[in-house]
Amino acid sequence: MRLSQYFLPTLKENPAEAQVVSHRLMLRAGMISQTAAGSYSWLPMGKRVLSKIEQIIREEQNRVGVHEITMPTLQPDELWQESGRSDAYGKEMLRIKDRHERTLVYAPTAEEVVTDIGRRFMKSYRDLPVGLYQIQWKFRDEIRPRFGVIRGREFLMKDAYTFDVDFESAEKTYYRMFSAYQKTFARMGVAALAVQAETGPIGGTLSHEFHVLAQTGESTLFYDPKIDELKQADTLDLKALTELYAASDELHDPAKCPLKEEELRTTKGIEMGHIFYLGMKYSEAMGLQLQGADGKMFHPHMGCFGIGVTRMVAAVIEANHDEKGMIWPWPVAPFHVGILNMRVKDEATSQICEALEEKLGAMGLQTLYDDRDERAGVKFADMDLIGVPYQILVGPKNAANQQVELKNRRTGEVELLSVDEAVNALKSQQEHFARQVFQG
Ligand code: 5CA
Repeated sequence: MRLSQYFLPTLKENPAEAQVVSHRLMLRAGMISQTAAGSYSWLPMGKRVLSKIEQIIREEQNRVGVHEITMPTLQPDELWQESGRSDAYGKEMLRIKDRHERTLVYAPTAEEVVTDIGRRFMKSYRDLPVGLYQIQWKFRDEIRPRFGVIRGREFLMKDAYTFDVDFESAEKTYYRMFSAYQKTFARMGVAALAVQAETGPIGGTLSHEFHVLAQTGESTLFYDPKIDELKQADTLDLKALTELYAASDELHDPAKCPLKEEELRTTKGIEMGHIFYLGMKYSEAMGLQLQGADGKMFHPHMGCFGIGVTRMVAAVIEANHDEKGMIWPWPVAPFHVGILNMRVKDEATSQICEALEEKLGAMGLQTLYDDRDERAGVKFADMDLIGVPYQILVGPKNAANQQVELKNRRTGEVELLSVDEAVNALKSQQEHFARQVFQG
């Protein structure tokens, strides 16, 4: 991509309305534009990151074996009457009347619709276990939308729903999903902490929230230091992990906590995902029953598993930035490499930049080429703000020797390399992350 031709409306000043760093940086880098309270348009660079995050989530969900579907954003209120949740959801659920005066709700979640699909098509225990998921827009009429896309009204969610014959099988599904979540967040360059959670209006008994550790996070988390030890082991013992104490400030009760205050570790986090074992709450209420191996009818045990996809973009930034701007982890970076032409009027310099653009492109890397006739300071500041993981600086002096500077955005380290050496260094980065995708 050539910066001179791109739609990247960066801001010089810090937007006054942004209280948290991710919101500030997303606005400054022209990733999003607020259309209404809690509703954002995703501009080209923001959309690139959002799509990459979506794709990682999709790959890891497919690996669990749940199947992607798409359900409507507008759902008939009748289904919510059946589950008994229409009133329980209250004002957070947006209701709309169609021309026939029928009430539609803009989906805040989709347990009802998926249970309805189940009761239409699932007949016997042989159909289970099975799981369906979607990556779809949701609307919750939050009283106080805030922190940009962290708490929006319209937001993108990955929601998966699973059906099992009994608790034992549902528990296995739960832990398979739990482990997929750990992998999903790790691939995005964020360390996640799973904390025991309350189920709220979603219902069920077993539930965990996944928090991205970020100093600017919304919740305070308290946890057993043994969790850090477990996480350093080669293979993660999920059951042991979920049984160790970890709670958010809303749930943490010092009187009931099994650990002494001085033994607890605390950190700040943003909730990225939330998983629930639902039991038979929805299958019973909505009459989803299947024939069992013994010939008797039974209600399947369900689970639901959410990730805030749009919120995830902000969470990655909260966990990966410095005073100059964002620092994208390679797998979710809008571009892998920035090419900075330090003298666009110098032919040798421009030739090297264009050759690099072509070579890296042919390798499958995405480049952002700053070909603007701008001062060096402006180019450095913009590329640092955008946070592309590697920058190649091409100036006339080095270009004369077929040399470039390769800068690592995270460490700030700069190396003087030949053009080929720089390309090879980036190739090994690319291979490193490609291997990570296939590790179980
Ligand atoms: N039905 C379940 C999951 S399938 C469910 O709705 N769970 S949830 O309410 O916890 O939402 C799932 C995830 O969506 C949350 O973990 C959070 O990351 C994200 N989310 C929830 N509300 C918002 C919001 N207002 N803005 C942005 N993301 C949100």
